[in-house]
Amino acid sequence: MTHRTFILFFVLLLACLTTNAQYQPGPAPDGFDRPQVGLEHGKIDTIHYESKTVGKTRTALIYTPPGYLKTKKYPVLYLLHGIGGDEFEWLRNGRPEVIMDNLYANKKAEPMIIVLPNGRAMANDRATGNIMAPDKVQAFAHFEDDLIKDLIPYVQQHYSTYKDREHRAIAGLSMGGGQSLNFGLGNLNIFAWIGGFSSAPNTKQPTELIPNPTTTHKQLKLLWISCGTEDNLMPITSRTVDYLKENKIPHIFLKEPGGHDFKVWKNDLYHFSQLVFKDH
Ligand code: FER
Repeated sequence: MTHRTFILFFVLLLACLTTNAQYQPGPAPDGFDRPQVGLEHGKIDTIHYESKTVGKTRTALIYTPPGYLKTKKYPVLYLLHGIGGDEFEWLRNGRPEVIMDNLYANKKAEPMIIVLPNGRAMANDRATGNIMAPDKVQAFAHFEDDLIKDLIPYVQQHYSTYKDREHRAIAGLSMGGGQSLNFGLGNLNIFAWIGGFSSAPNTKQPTELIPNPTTTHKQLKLLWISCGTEDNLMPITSRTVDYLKENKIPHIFLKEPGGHDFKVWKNDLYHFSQLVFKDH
């Protein structure tokens, strides 16, 4: 290799790496969230787990990918709902099973188990009455214990999963986005892949969220932050992203057209699910 070719090669390599670091996902292709005929489907189970945290049996939904085999091991994504939702919210409005079936038909995502929990950890976890009541909002924070001490162990006992941090992801929308950032960044020994979609005011202040940027940097596999440009909650996301930039913590920030709605969150899931559990 001549000196000039070497330099050219080096510059190209650098350009390639820089492009990767600035990876900016665009809108999902038409039909990504429409059921297609003639492809394999994943399966949705309803599970009931004993929650020592809440003192009750609680319900969650589990999507296993097409061709799920008990003889194989799978990574797990915990996907969380918003303040007006429950364990059915993603399924009703986000159709994650359709998005994932379509991605798998095109071999675009790692086969994974997706858990749809109820993130309001209290005896009555329905989204009824005043959903902004302090005890209900507090229950979203209390879910950290329910998730880590009760739900994750249940999932690992009853499904064929990997059990290390690098095979565990957490993401969610709005209140669930705040939960994902708080619980994920607060428990990097448990989660390596973290996504906050249109995160709500329950998101911790940046210095509390990431008190030690160097440690966080080392442990993170992916930190995804996204928000619609028309969303009133954008300041929460901007506050987090400013801190990430100041402290040079690698992340993907997607500012996308749209408001506080499922058009945005479906697009987020479409991208996030393709990024997790892969080497970049
Ligand atoms: C708030 C505004 C929005 C708030 C929560 C939300 C707890 C959550 C919105 C959602 O989950 O969609 O002030 O305070």
